[in-house]
Amino acid sequence: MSLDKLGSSLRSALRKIIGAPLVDEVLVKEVVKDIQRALITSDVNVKLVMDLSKKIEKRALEEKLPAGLSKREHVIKIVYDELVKFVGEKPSELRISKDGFKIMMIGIEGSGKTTSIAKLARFFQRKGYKPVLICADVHRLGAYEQLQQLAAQLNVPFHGNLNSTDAVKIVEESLSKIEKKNLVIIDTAGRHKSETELMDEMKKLAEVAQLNEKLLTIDATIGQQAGVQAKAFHEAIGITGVVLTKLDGAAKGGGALSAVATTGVPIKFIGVGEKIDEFELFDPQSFISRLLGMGDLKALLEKAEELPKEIKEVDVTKFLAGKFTLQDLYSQFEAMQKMGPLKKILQMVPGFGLSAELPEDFYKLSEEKLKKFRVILDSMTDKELESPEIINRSRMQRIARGSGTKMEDIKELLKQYQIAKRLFKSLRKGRFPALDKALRQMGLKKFK
Ligand SMILES: Nc1nc2c(ncn2[C@@H]2O[C@H](COP(=O)(O)OP(=O)(O)OP(=O)(O)O)[C@@H](O)[C@H]2O)c(=O)[nH]1
Ligand SMILES: [Mg+2]
Repeated sequence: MSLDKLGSSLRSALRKIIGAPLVDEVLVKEVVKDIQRALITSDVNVKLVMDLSKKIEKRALEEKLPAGLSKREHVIKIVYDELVKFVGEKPSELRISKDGFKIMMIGIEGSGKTTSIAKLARFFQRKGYKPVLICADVHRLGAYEQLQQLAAQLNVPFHGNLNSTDAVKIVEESLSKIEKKNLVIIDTAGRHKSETELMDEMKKLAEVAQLNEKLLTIDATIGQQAGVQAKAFHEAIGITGVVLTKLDGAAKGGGALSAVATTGVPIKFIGVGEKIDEFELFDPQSFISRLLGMGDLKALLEKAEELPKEIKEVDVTKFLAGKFTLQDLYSQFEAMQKMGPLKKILQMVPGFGLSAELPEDFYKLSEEKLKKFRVILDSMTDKELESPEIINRSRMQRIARGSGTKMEDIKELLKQYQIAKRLFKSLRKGRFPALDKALRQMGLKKFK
């Protein structure tokens, strides 16, 4: 995920709250200091950091404990709430209409306009829309061909004119050829003779195109300077949202996110890689949940929806309940594989990202290994499947012979089982009563 470094610093700060015997003033202050350090390292403006830490500290020390929450949970919730507000609070969805919708992408050179246009087109294609692309970048050599190629890859119509240097005219002519009910996305230039001329061209384009959205791409690697850019473009052109690109590997990403958020212009999408699918609608709550390893229940449930029914109901419940046999473990691994990389899924489970650092090979269950585990399980007796602790050396030898596998394979399977058991036990220690309750209410967690 993006902002790895910021995320892991924030998580280790929160882990102090989970691990401490007592959540008192000294601890709160220490954790707030850790959070300050993490944010400043990520280029968040110092004044913003100070305001935020004051708010967190005040609420953590003075607010009455809400019913049903432990002090621990309350402090974590405060940190979460304040960070969500910090990056924009509500998701600002892009509601597009099937009767025609026009988006123009604006931004300085190299900020990621053209790449983001391809990503946007793919994003809406998936939702059943039929995007059409227009190239209005008449200033950079190769801009036309770049967008044309992307359009061909996406299999969407493309308009432009290699022989013209009049961007306004190109847009007018292209629009006259495109059916009104389409979703039109316009690429523009990032370089011009001067900034004023660039802004003027954008204003004229916006006028003739009658846009629904003017999206500004900003490169997140510039950190808090992103706020300055958002403000300048907003004042000149009146943008409707920001696409924050290159958040993958942006050491200053925290600075970029928070600085844009303070301008009041909503961040609508984030780019998290060069590939066409490395693009997400920006939802502050989901984003901060994942960053803090608190679990993104909404995303988890959405993923679970995509699973075949039989697997979903039986397995996710058992998995999260921490009560399972070897047989269950296998089908859970299988289900988890269908849901996507295990690591990502586990990060979505509340409490998991924070309470457990899993050994890397726990995630790396290849298809091949799963097949091996399958034949091992097939060679076990019902009793062994129910109570794996009875599997001693001689049973292991018998199972290995029966399944044509090695002793090590069986040991590995048993080790995975033990790790999983331990983990789920740690989840059940009751340190997160409110989260446990939420999970149970959703039928995702059942205790005997
Ligand atoms: N890692 C990463 N790279 C990105 C992302 N978005 C864009 N890029 C890269 O940034 C570079 C510039 O992207 P473009 O889309 O060509 O930028 P542009 O704003 O259209 O540039 P001009 O047309 O020259 O003004 C390319 O190498 C992209 O692959 C992202 O989210 N992550
Ligand atoms: Mg471009």
